[in-house]
Amino acid sequence: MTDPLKCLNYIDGKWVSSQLRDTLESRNPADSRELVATFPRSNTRDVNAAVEAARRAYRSWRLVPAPVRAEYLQRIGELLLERKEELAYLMSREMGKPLTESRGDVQEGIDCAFYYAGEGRRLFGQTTPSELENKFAMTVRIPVGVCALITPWNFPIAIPCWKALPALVCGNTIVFKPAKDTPACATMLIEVFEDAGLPAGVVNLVHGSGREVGRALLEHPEIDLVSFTGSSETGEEVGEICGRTHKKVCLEMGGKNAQIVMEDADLDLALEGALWGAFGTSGQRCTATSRLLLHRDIKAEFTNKLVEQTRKLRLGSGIDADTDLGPLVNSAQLKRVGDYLQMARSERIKVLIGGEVVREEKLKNGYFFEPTVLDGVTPNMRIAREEIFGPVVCIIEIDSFEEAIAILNDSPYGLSSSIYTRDINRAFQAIRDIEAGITYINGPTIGAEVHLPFGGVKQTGNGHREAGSTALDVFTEWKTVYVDFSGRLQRAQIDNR
Ligand code: UN1
Repeated sequence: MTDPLKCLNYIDGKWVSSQLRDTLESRNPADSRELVATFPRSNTRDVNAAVEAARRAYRSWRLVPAPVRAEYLQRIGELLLERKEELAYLMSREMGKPLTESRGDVQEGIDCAFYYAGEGRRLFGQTTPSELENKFAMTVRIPVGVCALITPWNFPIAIPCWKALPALVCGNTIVFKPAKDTPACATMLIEVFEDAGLPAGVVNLVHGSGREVGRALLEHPEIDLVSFTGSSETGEEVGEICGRTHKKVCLEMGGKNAQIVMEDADLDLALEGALWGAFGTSGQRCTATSRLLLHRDIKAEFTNKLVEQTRKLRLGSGIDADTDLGPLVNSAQLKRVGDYLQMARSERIKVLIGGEVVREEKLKNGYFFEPTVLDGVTPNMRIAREEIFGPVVCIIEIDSFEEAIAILNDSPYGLSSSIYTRDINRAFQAIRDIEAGITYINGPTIGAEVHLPFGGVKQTGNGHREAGSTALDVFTEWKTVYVDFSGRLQRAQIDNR
């Protein structure tokens, strides 16, 4: 066992304890006896210090040319690459997912760093003719200011990178509040930012709870923007407070993603996709496949194979090479998934496999839940409508393509979606008719790439997209510029009519 790490806050370029001098613990979810790290319990006073530092640093950071800011990102990417293995190992210990997936998470951060480093030499605006003579019109992007980044534990490197790196290249400064379940990953990420040589105050880290730290950030008048990824319940609160305090806010919340399998699909391919989509990261992705809409002609065959394959999945610690499925992140998540199963049983669904907390001796100190396949689910059941965030997939039978699309769309959420079919016409109809931010054709609902927009419609988000060039619209404001070189007053809409 490795000695527990002692994480600290990072404020104004210095590693500091919290004002309360109280600490919290981060434990390995595969074996909760193992202490991974201790970290500060912070409150409003720490937030105030971090925001003050970020505000001060903003004055000069916004004036650093974007291509120069991008050089720091380039360095961050290189350092993440050097430390990829170390970070992935820590991640698997701290939040439980298998090492292969943790490496993917770090890689997503690396991709992000190099992508947004390139943005330093783009950050394009528009030029367009004016309706008046001797007048020039253009738009430029300007930074928003001090950004609060509030991130979840399921992608402890990738998601903070999705937010921090575009924010930085655009000229903003940051106060980062990571999830309480992954403070060590967050700390190591900020060490990388520090080693890349970012000036003091440009990035600040404040550990602690949503109640104490998150709330203080949302209420702080000197925070200009909040970028949040997490549950819908918390996101609603974040949106409300930001509405009242006039902050720009980007919310990335729940999903209830479905994969459609039509009767003409390549069934083996669809099966592989379903297994990865439903049980990757133990279902703890906002893009996880939570509903399988199976055409009645292939349902029996597909379901049998799915159960057979699910039985072969090996549960264990994320750092063991032969683990397919790690634990859930904490006891609260384990209870939540168990409660959903209990509720589903009372609605008389059929548990085809799984459905229980794992009692096996060697896993009993971790938060393991069996990969679970439910049949007999109807679209109006709570289990078919609410986000579970665990290794549970519901099978719903469909009779036609039209019915599949209607059921897929009958959800308060609209993040990711998938259809397996060999019919090109249906594939394009699905692209047109599915109400979601992301649609995969012949691929699972998970696996978004960093240079494309990420986000959803309906209650999944609030109209923004992260990643890709769309993140720049979150982290900049447009300024429209008119330059009149006529030397006289020219009145638009009037003098040219
Ligand atoms: C999330 O679950 O919040 O597409 C993000 C995917 C990952 C990102 C998931 N690249 O599943």
